[in-house]
Amino acid sequence: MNPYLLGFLAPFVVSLLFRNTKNGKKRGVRVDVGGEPGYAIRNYRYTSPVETAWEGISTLAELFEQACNWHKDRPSLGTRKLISKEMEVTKDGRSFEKLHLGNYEWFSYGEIFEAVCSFSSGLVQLGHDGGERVAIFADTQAEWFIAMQGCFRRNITIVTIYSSLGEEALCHSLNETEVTTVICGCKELKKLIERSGQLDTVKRVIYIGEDEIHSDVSLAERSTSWTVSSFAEVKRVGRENPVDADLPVSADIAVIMYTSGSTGLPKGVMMTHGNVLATISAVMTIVPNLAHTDVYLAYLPLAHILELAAENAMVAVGCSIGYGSPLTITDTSNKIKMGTKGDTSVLRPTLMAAVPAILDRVRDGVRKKVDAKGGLSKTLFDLAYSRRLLAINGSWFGAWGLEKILWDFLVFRKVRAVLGGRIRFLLSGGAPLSGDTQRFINICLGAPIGQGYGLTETCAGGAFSEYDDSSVGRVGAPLSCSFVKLIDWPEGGYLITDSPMPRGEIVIGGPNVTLGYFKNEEKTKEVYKVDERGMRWFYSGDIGQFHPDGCLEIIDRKKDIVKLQHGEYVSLGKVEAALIVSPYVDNIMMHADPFHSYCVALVVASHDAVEEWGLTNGIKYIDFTDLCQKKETLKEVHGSLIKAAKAARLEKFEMPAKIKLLPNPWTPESGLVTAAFKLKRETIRKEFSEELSKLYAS
Ligand SMILES: *[C@@H]1O[C@H](CO)[C@@H](O)[C@H](O)[C@H]1NC(C)=O
Ligand SMILES: *[C@@H]1O[C@H](CO)[C@@H](O)[C@H](O)[C@H]1NC(C)=O
Ligand SMILES: *[C@@H]1O[C@H](CO)[C@@H](O)[C@H](O)[C@H]1NC(C)=O
Ligand SMILES: CC(=O)N[C@H]1CO[C@H](CO)[C@@H](O)[C@@H]1O
Repeated sequence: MNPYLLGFLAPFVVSLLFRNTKNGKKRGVRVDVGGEPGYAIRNYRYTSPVETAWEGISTLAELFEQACNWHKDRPSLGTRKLISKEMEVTKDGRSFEKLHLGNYEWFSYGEIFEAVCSFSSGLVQLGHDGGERVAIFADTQAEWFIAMQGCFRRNITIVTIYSSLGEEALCHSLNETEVTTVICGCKELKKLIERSGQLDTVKRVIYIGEDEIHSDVSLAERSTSWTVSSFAEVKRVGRENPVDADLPVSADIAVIMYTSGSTGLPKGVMMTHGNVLATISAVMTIVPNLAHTDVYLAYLPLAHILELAAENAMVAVGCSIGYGSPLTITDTSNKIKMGTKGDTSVLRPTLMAAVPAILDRVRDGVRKKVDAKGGLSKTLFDLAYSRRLLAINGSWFGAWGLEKILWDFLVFRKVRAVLGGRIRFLLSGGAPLSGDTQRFINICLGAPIGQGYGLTETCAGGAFSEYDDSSVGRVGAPLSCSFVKLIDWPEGGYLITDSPMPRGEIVIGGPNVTLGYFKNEEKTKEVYKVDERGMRWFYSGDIGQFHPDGCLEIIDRKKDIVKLQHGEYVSLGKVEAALIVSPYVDNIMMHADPFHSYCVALVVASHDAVEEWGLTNGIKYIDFTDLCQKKETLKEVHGSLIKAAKAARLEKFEMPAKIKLLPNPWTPESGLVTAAFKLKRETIRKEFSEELSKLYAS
């Protein structure tokens, strides 16, 4: 049958069979709390914050041991076998490493438990004292997880550091926590050796990796006083000399997590076992029917609470965790050798976590492919997409039925295959996800996205949208482990008495709220408060509003609001979100200062869009940098920004009066955005201070 005909007929058939019902479920309800007056909401299912989902379990070490006992012979952690590694040289002389990876090799829960006990005993044999801290500075991999649990069994606090943090931040974190043992990967070992002069407290280094780093190991042995051992060696020594566990209690600190703050040096957030356990318990209620049959692809940094909590939750129910990396995720990923398979094709996961930047990339990739094909496939895709959009706009449940099956078979099956074809739920967190991307992923993958809002300081606890909530742009109701309260912020013009919805600064309370910043009492006192009823609250600095069904929407950020010369407040984040929709913009940072009456913007040009405009308009230029400096280009891009601003009904003073167009993208490696792709305003301001003052001068 002609697919077009099918496509046009199906909706009518289906609408007869199926009626869309609006989902009017109340997901959060008012709750009476102590502390500063505000508008507080709790999860509709729980009257007080949940501390643990498992009876008698109060630490991550106990939770892990219980899972290993329950699921002994099931596969737990899997890693792909490396078949070959080669360098590929492109035409312009740059070389890239390409990997040929094989199938996953699995360890059972029983084997993993043994590895954890061995590593834990090995640490003792190495001379690591219980009161000292261990830092884990490596990419996400099975050894990371084993090392973490190994430390927990000895009541050792782990210090985690983003691999992409700068070296100054690295030294600062290791020094501040007086770490004596560092567990690292190959790349990180090099960095450590370079900075060894500043790492006074480090005595031991345990590296994860193979022969290839022998030269670095011998260099470390020659140039430092460290004891350098391989991960395998520590495990072997521990297996031969087993030591009893020294288990922690709920209030002991499990992790000191260094987060890349938007300003200054990173701060170490102290998380107790109880904190993380509360978050994991909440995750259990978010993922529908989470069970040992699920397969989870792990590739986000474990130094991020989102991934750390997710992996511990997966293990708690006996899921299989397959490790991958952002550069090898799909068949077409950068590091995958042409013609071989990416992680998702081999693993075929049912669950994944992602940050919005990654989902945006998936969306753009699919769109590009469809556009490139053109013709019938594009028409069919567009038709299918618009039909599905209409169907799921009301309610997620209303979106099932015959028509879905049809479109999935005709169109979306191929898109789904990119991620292995079995994804049934996605967790997104770290930054707000655009409504457009959320819908795109919902439709193309046929899977709901649970969008979370939480901070390292609240152990990722906060709010989470439920799988059957089909609305966009919101982050759901408070998690079972948190209360969320809005309080007035009169200076910014946000009040809990605002209509139609109460608005204000978001304050999060509950057992998930962490102890505070390590060795930084002043900052801790500023943003953490304990109320008269003994509940801890964290002041997030984010501005939100509560919808009538008890779901939270993030609308602004306190410190990104600047008062202009004439007293108007400009919310930089709000303006950026409105302007980034311009096709010419890859990234944008608004800049305002109290000494001027107008704002300016640094705009990272979208390479493809700007070049295409240049070509079609016959602009003559030497290279892309030159094109970005042309008057005509600036005029075109600025015009497009103003159009976007008007569409979003921004005020005149909120629109950038002048812009600087930058040719190079902002990446976490450049240090201008965080690993979760949030702008690091201070760093960007410093980097482009000259450009900014020129914008104001001219
Ligand atoms: C765990 O270690 C911390 C820090 O060394 C210590 O204060 C605490 O008492 C230990 N917990 C137990 C149960 O021994
Ligand atoms: C490490 O900390 C000590 C004090 O605890 C300080 O004197 C030293 O300057 C710090 N070093 C670095 C590299 O931060
Ligand atoms: C989705 O529904 C909302 C109201 O429920 C409506 O305002 C919006 O235009 C709809 N969007 C689409 C694409 O149908
Ligand atoms: C682990 C932890 O911090 N637990 C605390 C959670 O919050 C309740 C009050 O809401 C405290 O009583 C717990 O001590």
